[in-house]
Amino acid sequence: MKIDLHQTTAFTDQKPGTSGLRKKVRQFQQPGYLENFVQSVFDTIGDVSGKVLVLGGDGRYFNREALQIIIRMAVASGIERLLVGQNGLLSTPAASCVIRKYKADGGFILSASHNPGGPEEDFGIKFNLANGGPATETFTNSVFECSKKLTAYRIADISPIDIDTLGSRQIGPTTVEIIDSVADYADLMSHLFDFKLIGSALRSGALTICFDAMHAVTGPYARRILEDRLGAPHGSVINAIPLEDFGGGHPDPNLIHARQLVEIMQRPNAPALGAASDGDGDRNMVMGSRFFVTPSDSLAVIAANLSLLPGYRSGLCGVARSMPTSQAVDRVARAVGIDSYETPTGWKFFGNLLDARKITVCGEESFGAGSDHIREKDGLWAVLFWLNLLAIKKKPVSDILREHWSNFGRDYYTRHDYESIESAKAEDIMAHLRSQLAQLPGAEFGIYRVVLADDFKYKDPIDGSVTEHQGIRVIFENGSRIVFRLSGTGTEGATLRIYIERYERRASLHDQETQVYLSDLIAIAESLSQVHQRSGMSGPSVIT
Ligand code: VG1
Ligand code: CO
Repeated sequence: MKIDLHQTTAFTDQKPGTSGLRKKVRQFQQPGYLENFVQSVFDTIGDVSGKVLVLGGDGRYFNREALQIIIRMAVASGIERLLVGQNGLLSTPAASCVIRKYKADGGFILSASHNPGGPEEDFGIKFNLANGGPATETFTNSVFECSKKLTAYRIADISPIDIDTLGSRQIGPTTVEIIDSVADYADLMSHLFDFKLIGSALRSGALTICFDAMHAVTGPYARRILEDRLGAPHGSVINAIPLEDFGGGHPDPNLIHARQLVEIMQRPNAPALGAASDGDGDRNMVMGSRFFVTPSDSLAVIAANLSLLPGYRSGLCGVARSMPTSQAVDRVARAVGIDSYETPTGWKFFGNLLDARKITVCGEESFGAGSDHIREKDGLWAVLFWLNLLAIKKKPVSDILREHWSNFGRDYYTRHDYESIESAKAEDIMAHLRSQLAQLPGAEFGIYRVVLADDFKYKDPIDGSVTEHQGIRVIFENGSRIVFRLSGTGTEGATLRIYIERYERRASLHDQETQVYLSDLIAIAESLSQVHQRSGMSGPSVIT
């Protein structure tokens, strides 16, 4: 076997964002682009010979080619064992599960998550560490530094490996094992949830579900777990075959992109639970019949009820949410008497807290929830939580939420995204906001009085690392908040996200329309940021 030390020119734009390196497919197809990044990861690890790595992706366009390149590079660098998901597929949570179960040293996940796929669309690569979680900022910063100086990468001259047939083969120093993409993950789920109870409710028809895999990676997982193992009728999982372009849509589980599911959930005979997941299977959207559960509320309901489930009977040690996520889960933590942590956006900030057993559950407003069972957010896990809860409570989703709100109060919440703004304009909006921070405390806007305005900074309580500029927060006396931040996952221009929330204790006011209830705060957010004038857009492109 010939190993080529291939001379290359460094790229200057390989800084990973909120979740890995995401670029247009075309950029990844440039000679050396993917190779340079992979070599920079290997160089950051140091000596990779003898290491065990996991490899898989969400099946999007360029997934298979990229996998073959990484396999050849792993062989060239002396990786001892490579665990590759069959057909090149591993959902993000399944990859995290496999890394932990087989005590691998890390893994590559090929995905741009909820971003569209296809030759003109997006590709991405994430590296996860031995705990199964996204690489820390310290690690990704040093990958970036390496990538800027890289002069060569190592690659083995071998023909493509069959990644579709299960089994193991020796290639030079490396054992390449093609593993079942679903089995280990499904097995883990069966230990966390009451499969017997859920199964009998689904089989008898007492409980019904429609799960929209959005032509993305969760199709095979949902079919195997929900239909084959738990006995939901065939067809309960829709759009179940992963497609390279996700059927031309955004595999983004929200009210706008999961349109087919939303339509099904509006029907008079809608199933009890509607759910969807994203490109790589780490996000979830949950709906009841004609009822949408905001991700922040879902997280709070999870925290309030998780200890009813088999895998969590010993209770929760703490919870965490990303800073822009609503404060609903904090109220549950306070009531139960456990700690709640506030982290920057992105799952990588939960890893240390989970490893140190400070938290059991964590989540983000962006349709992400998870627990200490792995180190990624987990779409199907959240769906199984809801199925299990419905099987126990035997009540509609809407009743569960109403009861939750009457116990804890309701945190009305919305996110307004202004997508594809020119980067300079987006920076200008953020600079304009920053310039007001010093004067804002004490300022009054109608009934709202500002008590705190800052640029969120996080000091990791475990390793002491500091992360700055994680979003502008404006917090009002009554606990309402407005948060502004720029997305770190886009591949074109910039996206401004405005997060708005207000707490309502009075049960008589728990049935308001969110956009109406929050309208005065939305107006304050628009005027503080001058988003319309400065972006040239008359309104948000997506509201969730
Ligand atoms: C977005 C979400 C963030 C999430 C990230 C990755 O990041 O806001 O909460 O962790 O996507 O999710 P940003 O920087 O664009 O706001 V995924 O499912 O795309 O891996
Ligand atoms: Co995702």
